Amino acid sequence: MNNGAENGDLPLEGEEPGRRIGRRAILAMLGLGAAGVLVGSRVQSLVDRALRPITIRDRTGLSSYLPGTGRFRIYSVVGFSPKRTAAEYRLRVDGLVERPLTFTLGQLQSELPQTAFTKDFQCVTGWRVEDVPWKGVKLSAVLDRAGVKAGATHLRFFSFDGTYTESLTLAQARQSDVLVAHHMLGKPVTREHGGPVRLYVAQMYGYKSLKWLDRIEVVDKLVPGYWEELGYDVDALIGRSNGRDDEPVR
Ligand SMILES: Nc1nc2c(c(=O)[nH]1)N[C@H]1C(S)=C(S)[C@@H](COP(=O)(O)O)O[C@H]1N2
Ligand SMILES: [Mo]
Repeated sequence: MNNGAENGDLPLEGEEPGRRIGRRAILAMLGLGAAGVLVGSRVQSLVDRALRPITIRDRTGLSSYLPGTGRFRIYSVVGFSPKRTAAEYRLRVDGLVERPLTFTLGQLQSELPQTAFTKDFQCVTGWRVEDVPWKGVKLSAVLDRAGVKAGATHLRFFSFDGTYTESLTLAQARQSDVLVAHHMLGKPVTREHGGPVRLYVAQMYGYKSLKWLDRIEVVDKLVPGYWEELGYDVDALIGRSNGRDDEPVR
């Protein structure tokens, strides 16, 4: 549960500024939202906005029975889910590395040790999904395979949506619960959730868990990610950033 702290005048995640939502979209939201069907980011953000005041004031826990709470919202800052098939998929690792690498999905699943665990997912706007099964490769294993050069300090992550980016320090990236995930919720990461491969950064707010992972660049300075440029904390520890006091993920 959150403490009711608002993010000041930060743009609300999932919202596309300046776009009006028509009556048809609202009607679609009511129907689709209730049925639990995945909907576009514009419509989804409206659901979030409608539910947010309820979630913040709720001390009974009853709001978790409303549609849209206790389960994932689908976010995409570009307003759609880009598509890359399992066969097409490649992960590039480059920058300050001994061996720039390109992994196919098959290589990620067979040539590196596999890690699985069950942990919560917490978005900075307040929703949390408990006990999500994750499976993939530790980011540290990927970095070791490429060989990080001396002098490197940070990573940049790029999405094949062409817009979204994220950042981590190397120390953060090497935590054993930071995953290059190819499975989530007991099945291959779906297109909407950022498949074939997304990031999962357990200790940090959801915006660190970049979807549609395309490329990891090893660099020697901090380059803030998409939401960080818009005011969210670069150091995004759950319960210790963004003015929030959510329970840390264990
Ligand atoms: N490429 C990309 N990755 C992204 C986002 C996004 O809009 N685009 N949103 C982030 C935010 S704010 C959250 S909370 C999670 C949501 O993951 P989900 O869409 O699987 O629920 O994805 C994160 N990764
Ligand atoms: Mo988020």
